[in-house]
Amino acid sequence: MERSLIILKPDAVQRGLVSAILGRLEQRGLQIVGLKLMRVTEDLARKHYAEHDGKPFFAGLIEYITSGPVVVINVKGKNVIETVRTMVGATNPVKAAPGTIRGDYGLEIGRNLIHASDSPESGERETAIFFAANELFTVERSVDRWIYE
Ligand code: D4T
Repeated sequence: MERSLIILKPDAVQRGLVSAILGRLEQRGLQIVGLKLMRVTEDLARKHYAEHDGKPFFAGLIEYITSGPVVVINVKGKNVIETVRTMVGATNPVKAAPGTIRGDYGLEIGRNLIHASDSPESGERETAIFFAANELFTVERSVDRWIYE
């Protein structure tokens, strides 16, 4: 079982795209086990994007992610990392395929709407940064047998 930490960034919230994006995740059959609206502090942003510290776009990235409320989502299940990354599309929306979230709703890399963990390890690491243990749920889904073979 993998976990993906998904962030609907401030532009997604401001543009009223939360329900459309959440709907895509739900309709795909993914199980949402954590969900909240929050403001990312500068400390949290620096921790989350630590691998980009020092790069030319780092300051803009921190300013962007802290600029307004975000929706954070935790999804748990088989192969969720690859599944969600494929739904999200390429980092630069210009290169993101139509049908992906960035390819359908975005135009610029600095306003690419959504983050999703890129490996099972970062899924675990990022989940621990954004969610307390009591904010994550374990719920049996009877529908799973109609989604997974
Ligand atoms: P995130 O982490 O936001 O889901 O995006 P990706 O996983 O798809 O891409 P990333 O980690 O390589 O980049 C993080 C974040 O930085 C912004 N960015 C990136 C930017 O503004 N300019 C750039 O040149 C790059 C490479 C966009 C996403």
